[in-house]
Amino acid sequence: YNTPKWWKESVIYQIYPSSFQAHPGAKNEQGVGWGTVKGITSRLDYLKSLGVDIVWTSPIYKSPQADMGYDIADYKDIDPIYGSVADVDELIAECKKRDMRLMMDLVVNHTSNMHQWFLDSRSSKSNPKRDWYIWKDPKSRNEAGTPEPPNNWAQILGEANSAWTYDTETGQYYLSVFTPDQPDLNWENPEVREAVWDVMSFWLDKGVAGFRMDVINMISKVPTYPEAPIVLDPATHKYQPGTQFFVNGPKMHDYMHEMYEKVLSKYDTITVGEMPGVDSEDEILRTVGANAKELNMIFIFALVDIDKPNVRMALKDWDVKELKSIVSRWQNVMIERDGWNSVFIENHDNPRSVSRYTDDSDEWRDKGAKLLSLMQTTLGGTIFVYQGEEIGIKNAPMEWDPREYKDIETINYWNKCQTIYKDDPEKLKLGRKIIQMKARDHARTPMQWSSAPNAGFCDADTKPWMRIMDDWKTVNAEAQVKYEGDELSTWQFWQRGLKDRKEHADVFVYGGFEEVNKDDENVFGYVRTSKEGEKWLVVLNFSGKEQKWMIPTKEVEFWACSNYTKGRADKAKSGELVLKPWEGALGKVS
Ligand code: TEU
Repeated sequence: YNTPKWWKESVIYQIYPSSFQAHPGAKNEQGVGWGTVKGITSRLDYLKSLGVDIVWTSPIYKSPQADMGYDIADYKDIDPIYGSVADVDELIAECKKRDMRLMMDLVVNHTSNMHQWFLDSRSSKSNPKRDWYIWKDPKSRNEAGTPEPPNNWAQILGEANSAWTYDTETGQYYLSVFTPDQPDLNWENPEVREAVWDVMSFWLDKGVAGFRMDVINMISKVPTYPEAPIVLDPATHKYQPGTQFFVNGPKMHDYMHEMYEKVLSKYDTITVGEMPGVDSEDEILRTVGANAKELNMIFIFALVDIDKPNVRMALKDWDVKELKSIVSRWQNVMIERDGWNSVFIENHDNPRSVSRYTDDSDEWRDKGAKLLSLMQTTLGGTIFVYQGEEIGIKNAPMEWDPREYKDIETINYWNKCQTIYKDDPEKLKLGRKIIQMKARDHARTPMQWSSAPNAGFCDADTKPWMRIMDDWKTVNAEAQVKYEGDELSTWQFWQRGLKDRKEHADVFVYGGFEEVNKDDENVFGYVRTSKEGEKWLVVLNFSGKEQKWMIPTKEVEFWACSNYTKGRADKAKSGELVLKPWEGALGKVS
């Protein structure tokens, strides 16, 4: 577990390319401001000074952008709105100069419906690429001759719709579990797998550090395509979640092993699998165990799904004890069973963490963001920071017109609400609230760089593709980097935390984990211990009230408190610790 590896100690920063930085003069065909590869390159010094080693970009490949690039039309080309392959070569070279690396997003569960492979596949039943996708006859036809999909699975990004899309050309359905624009590849076909290995080698040969693999646990489907059980109200939902039949499916580990044999074993890579919907420790260890020969690590969604019932656009209550037990569980599992964790709390599919887990009001936002930074920078595993998290960007407010949201998932959801709840204003209001709390777009508003027009995201005379948060004049990277006050800005706090983490990697990256004062309902406390026995205590007040907490160790020399101090913190050394609202403290145990 604690064998040193570069990919364990690296700090990864996720870029959402459309919203990160448009280079001067950049606009897309509609004349709107859209982030570019050149824009990313221009911000490498900023990332380096924050403490970033690896830049992971969400997809920048050629794509109709039906799902913001998670619908790829050409794996070996870059979408013109982002730039060119030459721009990526330049980005790789500029990273290298700074001792940084680039990590790409690999989206191979499905392609775009505009990918040449799919255009060929749909052209006729006898086309050699027919079997590259999953085609099935209609289950039945009603009296009018209207076809019914092969089973009742719902689409993931629009649960009112079927996961199957009918194609009149050949009278068959194709599987498209996310949206009709994203047909699923048929991984049973060895030619498909070869084509994927080829794409991976293409980018690895260019010098990319590795891949984040989109829904890589959905590539194997139960071949009988069974009906899904009814879990959503059948009065309003004709289709039901079918995920259990394609999450960690029967051949997934075979495919992952093949990927390892054919590609990954030949390079020194960093790999992280996006694996929603898996909770089984045995299953997860088969992928991330030290000798698993699959992936370095995966994203486990337990923490970001803490408020998710059975579908994404819905609410569920949660409390601090649950948060504590989720974090502690996975810290311990990976240590005990020789696996590896990824540490993250935000990504492009989730609302902002400061809004979700703390209090994003003007009074507490900055404290909440630092509390979450302190937690993440002191947990074991490879750490991922999401664009804007380092300055505490929060969710878009309720006042925004739902039409400001651009994501296909939100659009589908809001359309559904307006249809099925049109006579029920209370339910409609709840739908709007769910958008404010859960929409993926909260993570996709343009980066707030400075107080310049358009927050420095794109040219002053260009309208950004998505609305920038209204607070950009005061909440922006430039102000936080330069900030000089009694306490650190959120950005400076992240910078210091990442530096401390690196300097004490034996404790924070590789060390043991022990939760303390487990029963406390508001405060999360844990001790991290290096192999040599160096111990650090972390205490996090996840509440808006002052909390008293008994220090369980002898003496602690406090280093950092997320609430107010700049230098070493002056807290109790032993006995009772008083934590301000949303305050966290970190100290070395003597
Ligand atoms: O997301 C997969 C997905 O299903 C997520 O919505 C997941 O359920 C959620 O993050 C768990 O909290 C990936 C991409 O990240 C997403 O942007 C794409 O839309 C999707 O795959 C399809 O490619």
